[in-house]
Amino acid sequence: MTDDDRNTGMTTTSGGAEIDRLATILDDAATNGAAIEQLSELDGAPIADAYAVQQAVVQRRLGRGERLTGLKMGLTSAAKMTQMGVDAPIWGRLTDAMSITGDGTVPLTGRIHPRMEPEVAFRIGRDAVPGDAFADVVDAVAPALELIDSRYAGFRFTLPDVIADNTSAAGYAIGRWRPVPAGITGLGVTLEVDGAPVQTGTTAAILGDPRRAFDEAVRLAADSGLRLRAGWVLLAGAATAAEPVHAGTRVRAVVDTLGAVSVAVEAHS
Ligand code: 0L1
Ligand code: MG
Repeated sequence: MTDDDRNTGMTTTSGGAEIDRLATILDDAATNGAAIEQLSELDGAPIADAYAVQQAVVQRRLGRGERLTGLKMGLTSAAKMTQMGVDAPIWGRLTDAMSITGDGTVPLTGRIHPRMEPEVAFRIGRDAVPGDAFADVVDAVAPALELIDSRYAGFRFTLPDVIADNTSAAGYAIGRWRPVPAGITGLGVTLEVDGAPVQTGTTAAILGDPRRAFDEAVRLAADSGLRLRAGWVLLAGAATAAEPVHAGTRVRAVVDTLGAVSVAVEAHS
C-alpha cells in the first residue's frame, strides 16, 4: 500500500467502524464467492463514504499480500451511466491477484456470476497528477478483457453499493502493449466467445474518446488522495455490454488496430 492509498477517503460521515464493518461484509462475499443483499446502510450515503468502504475492502486484499497494479474506470458508456442515473464514471482499484495472463485461464472457483467485457488498457509511464497530458504519461496501449463479478445478488446495486464493491472488479487480462496510435477513437471492438461475435461496439463508447478515461482517472483518484503510478495499468472502460462467462469457453476481445487478447475459462469450478 502506498502512503497515498493509506490516506484515502476516510473523512466520512459514517465513521471508521461502520466503514470497516461494511468492508468486511463485501470482502467476505468476494472471498467466499457468496452473493450478498444490497447494503441498505449505504442508501443515500455520500459518494466519499462509498469510496472509503472500497478503500477498506482493497486494504484487506493488500493485508493478505496483494499489490496495487492500477485502476479501472467503470460506467464509462452513456448506456451504463443512464442506467445508473449518473453523468460521470466511477473508478476502482486493481491488484496483482486480479491479473490474468493473456492466453491464460480464468479460474471460476469462488466466482459468483462472472461476466467479461472488452476494454482498452493504458500503461502509465510516469506518476501522474491532475492536469498532466495523456500523451506525456501514457506510454502504451493494449486490448484488454475485464472480468467483473458483482458481490450483490442478481448484479443489482445502487451507485454507492457498486463503488463500495470496488466497481465489481474481479480480474483483467491485457494483450500486447504497443505505442499509442494517432487515433484510438472509433476503433471497432468485438467480444467473441468460442470464435463467434457476441458483442460489438467501438472505442467511442468509452467516454466518447478512451483518452478521456485517463483525465477522469487522474482527477477522481486525486479526490481520494491517490495518484496513478509509473508502471500501473489503467482500464479505460468497456466498449460493449458485458457477457456472462461460461465454463470451458474461450473469450476474446478484438480491437481494430490494437489487436486481440483471449482467455480460456476454466472448464469446471
Ligand atoms: O467496469 C465496469 O464498467 C463495471 C462497473 C460496475 C457496474 C457493473 O458491475 O456492471
Ligand atoms: Mg469494466
